[in-house]
Amino acid sequence: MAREYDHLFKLLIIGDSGVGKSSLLLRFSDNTFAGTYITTIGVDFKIRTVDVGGEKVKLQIWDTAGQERFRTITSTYYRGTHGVIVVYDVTSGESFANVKRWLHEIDQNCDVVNRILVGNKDDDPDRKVVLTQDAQRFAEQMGIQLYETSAKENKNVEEMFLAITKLVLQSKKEQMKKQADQPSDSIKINGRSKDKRTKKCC
Ligand SMILES: Nc1nc2c(ncn2[C@@H]2O[C@H](COP(=O)(O)OP(=O)(O)OP(=O)(O)O)[C@@H](O)[C@H]2O)c(=O)[nH]1
Ligand SMILES: [Mg+2]
Repeated sequence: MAREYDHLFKLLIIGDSGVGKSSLLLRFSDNTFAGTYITTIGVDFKIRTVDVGGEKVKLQIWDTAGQERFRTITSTYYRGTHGVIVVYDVTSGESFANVKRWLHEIDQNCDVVNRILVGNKDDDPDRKVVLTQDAQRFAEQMGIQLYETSAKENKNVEEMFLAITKLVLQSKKEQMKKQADQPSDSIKINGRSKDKRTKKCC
């Protein structure tokens, strides 16, 4: 029987309330969009399998609540996460300013994880306040890729999810290569402290 998938990755979507995290996920998983706003309570997830260069990658994508009051037990969301999607709304300067806080939250919870920055609602030039060049400059400073998307108009959504998947896949392959290159006796040494292990995301 053919294998269901070659890799299983967990992705996490974070960002301010109302930036369109759930809408991006719904567009990617079901190719639908709802104009009505139903705020996420706690956490939700969807599954989609994608093909990357002939390899089947099963994605388990967690959609978190942006609202502070629903963000309890945050650290458990991060456990086992391979990639984090940080979303802001290009029509909200405040949501962009808060990206720094979200990146800080990642640092607090993970030692190693891939990240991508997403400016969503890029479908109305008159309402856009976060300029591409400013976001791009910030992303470069942080060493992260930037994608401007629209869940509404299905712009760049597939590309963005594939980009983070490729980053995670690349990291996994580099990690496997590093392990294979290591002399066999050094693999036995477990020098990691307990504290580090709890912060490691995947
Ligand atoms: N114009 C436009 N509106 C969008 C887009 N994506 C989402 N919205 C709207 O923005 C509102 C909030 O979207 P959600 O996806 O629920 O936002 P969220 O980030 O999941 O919010 P929380 O669950 O509260 O954290 C809804 O009314 C959506 O219809 C987009 O690409 N363009
Ligand atoms: Mg939501």
